[in-house]
Amino acid sequence: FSDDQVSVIFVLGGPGSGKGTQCAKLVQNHHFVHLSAGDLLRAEQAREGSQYGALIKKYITEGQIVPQEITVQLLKQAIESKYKQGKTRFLVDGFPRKMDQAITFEKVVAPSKFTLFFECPEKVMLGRLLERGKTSGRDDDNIESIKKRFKTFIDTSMPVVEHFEKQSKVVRVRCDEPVDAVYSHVETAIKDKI
Ligand code: UP5
Ligand code: MG
Repeated sequence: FSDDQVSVIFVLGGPGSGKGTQCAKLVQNHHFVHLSAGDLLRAEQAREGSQYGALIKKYITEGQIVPQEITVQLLKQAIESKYKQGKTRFLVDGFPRKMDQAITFEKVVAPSKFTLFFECPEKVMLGRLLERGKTSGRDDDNIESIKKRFKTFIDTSMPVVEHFEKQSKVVRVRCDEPVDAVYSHVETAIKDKI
């Protein structure tokens, strides 16, 4: 896809920073299609007959990044199928979280318009994830996995944010405030860009 066919916004931020929550609000108000890479991977893991189920579960529990071939393919298929239904505006949530994914996606799927980046203190994210872990059933909402997710985020995913920062394509929003307050910062930050 070229950037006049589709508009892709990457949504990044640490585990529990509120990417999914804020994307849901953007969908209500701006009719984006929300594609969470993590949700696509969890669905593929649960799909009967998937050859990648066990591998995805292992990576997610370890807080590691699933090999890019799998994730890029899932996102590409999802975008192609929504595009056929006439959708052109996408929020790609929780991706790219490793440099190789960023380069491959922009080459084989579409260039990104900008990256919406949620800044959040680790303490706040930890509190949210432990609370959610009481009911989420996610394999990675436990203290051991959460620590690994934080480390991967700093070591592997922050370089992606820095890469887009060099291209002046990052919009930063603080997210250690109530959901609606964060959302109003999001609206202000992106209103001239969408
Ligand atoms: N909450 C949200 N906002 C709040 C606020 N302002 N005030 C108070 N509470 C707030 O929110 C998390 C929790 O906090 C919720 O309970 C929410 O109500 C509350 P959420 O919106 O879900 O945050 P989000 O940033 O989406 O957190 P998530 O846990 O989804 O982040 P991760 O980035 O860790 O998870 P993701 O699903 O993206 O990835 C999971 C794993 O998949 C990765 O660790 C990795 O192993 C794998 N993965 C890949 O390998 N490749 C990829 O490309 C993507 C994922
Ligand atoms: Mg999420």
